[in-house]
Amino acid sequence: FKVSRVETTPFDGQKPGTSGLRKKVKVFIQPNYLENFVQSTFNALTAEKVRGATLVVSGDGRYYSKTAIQIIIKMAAANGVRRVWVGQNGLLSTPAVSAVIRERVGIDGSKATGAFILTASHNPGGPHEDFGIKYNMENGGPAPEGITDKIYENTTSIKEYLIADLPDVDIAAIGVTNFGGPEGQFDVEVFDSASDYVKLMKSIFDFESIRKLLSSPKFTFCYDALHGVAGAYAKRIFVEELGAQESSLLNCVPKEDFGGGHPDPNLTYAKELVARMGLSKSNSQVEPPEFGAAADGDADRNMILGKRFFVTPSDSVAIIAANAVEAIPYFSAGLKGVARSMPTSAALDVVAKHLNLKFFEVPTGWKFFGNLMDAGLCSVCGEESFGTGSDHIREKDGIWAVLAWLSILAYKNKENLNGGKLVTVEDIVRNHWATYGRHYYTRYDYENVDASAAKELMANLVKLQPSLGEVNEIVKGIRSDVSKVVHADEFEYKDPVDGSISKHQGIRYLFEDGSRLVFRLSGTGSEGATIRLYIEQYEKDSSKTGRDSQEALAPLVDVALKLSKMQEFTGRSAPTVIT
Ligand code: VG1
Ligand code: CO
Repeated sequence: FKVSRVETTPFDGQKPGTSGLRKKVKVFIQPNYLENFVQSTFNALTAEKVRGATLVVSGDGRYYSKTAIQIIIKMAAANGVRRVWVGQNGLLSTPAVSAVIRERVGIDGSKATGAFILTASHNPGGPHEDFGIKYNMENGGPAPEGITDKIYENTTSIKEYLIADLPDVDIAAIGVTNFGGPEGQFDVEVFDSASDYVKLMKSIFDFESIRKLLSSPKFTFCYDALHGVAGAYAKRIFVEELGAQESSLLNCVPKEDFGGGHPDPNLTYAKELVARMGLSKSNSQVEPPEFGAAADGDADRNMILGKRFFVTPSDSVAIIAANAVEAIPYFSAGLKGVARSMPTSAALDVVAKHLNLKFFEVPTGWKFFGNLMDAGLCSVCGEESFGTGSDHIREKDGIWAVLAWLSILAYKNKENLNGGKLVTVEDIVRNHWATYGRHYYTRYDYENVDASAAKELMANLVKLQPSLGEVNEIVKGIRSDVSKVVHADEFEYKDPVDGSISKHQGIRYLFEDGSRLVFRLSGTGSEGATIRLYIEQYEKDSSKTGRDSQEALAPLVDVALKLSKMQEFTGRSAPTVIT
């Protein structure tokens, strides 16, 4: 093949957010838009690292992925990459990409050094919706800020990109295609999307005990992939390996537009699953399954449900941490430590304290956990945004979380499957609260708010912070039944491994009784601004841990909305989504 240098000019706004560059498809399909970003990434990595490299290129299968994969293959060839690995049909979940980078050995003994992941995660897909791209490093985790800043800087001054005149590669058929270029050979290998990931899961969990649970008539199961890429793994793992009924899989055929839905596993968007689990207003007569779970578009998020019962993600990671050593073989030697993102509730902190584990609080976004894991400081971590994972890879992992819960259920029910009462998801959570106390938790999202109004709201909250006396006067004027603000700041994180500092990671108001209000602007949206408001309250008294959470949190919500002047700044009287 021949390589050409194509002249180009910069586009505004190619700054990677919390997890890569996410924009509307109509933005991405502009000539040179994707090319500029990919070349800027190669330049940020430096030619030395790119030449001879093996790169993974795949994603959640959303609209425009197939075109993007062909473009990236041609640019990789032109930049001296030695081989590109593509999941069949361009499908690889985000956790599977991380697993492939870390574990897969190519037919010629090669190992991958990085990946372009094509996804906008939980954002909708299709010609009028979102596309996204991010780069992951040799450890299998998202590029750190040092690299993403460099990529962005390059996009602002890019003058040309390199591309090879290769024909399109058939990515539907497994196999290797060879090409000869000016610098030697270039290969594209298409491989099965699930095998490496399934193998990794089998090395972590006791599949035999999960199989016994899933085949017991007492236990019923349901999994909703929301037409995301999790579908490519669900049948292999839950049905073929673990013996679940095929009818327990919902929306497990990956679609370019996620069937027109919003592939975000929460109580608002996973409607079908929520109804099946007996959690919607229009409950049917059919008895709901004992366990239900859903994934987002790229399968790194999870929602865990019991029969008529919702597990908050903050509780989920705490419960997994509390039970991991007994229930999951991978952790049998003990946990190295645990970590959560700042807005995630402190349920995990309480477990860490009880079990005397190292504990870390990091900014939002999975990239901050990677350093801790690489340094052997953290085994289990999670975020309130339906992300849970461990050091088996360097991304959060939706199917792993489901297998972790199934392992805990299998462990708690070892003696009960043949006789005795099933220990349910709800039992496990209520017992956890009785032991550790409960962190009532909710998040309010105001999506697609006017960007300057959102900025003003945040600036106003920062302006209030130096005078706690004034803040407490306002708070008392709103509600007399909430405790006192004892600390207010903007969260700043110093990475304990490399010493790097991340500032402005969310505005915090901390109360005397452990309650917290946190305000952040989203870094994953593609239009306008999204304000996230996180509300948390700790209840130690086990006679008071069974309340309805919106009711328990009502006073704090009131304070948050009035203190921030939410309606005044945004014009919104209610959030877009409550989780
Ligand atoms: C959101 C979540 C964050 C998560 C990120 C990526 O970011 O809040 O916890 O790590 O999405 O998840 P933000 O900046 O919009 O709050 V995914 O599944 O979109 O890769
Ligand atoms: Co995701």
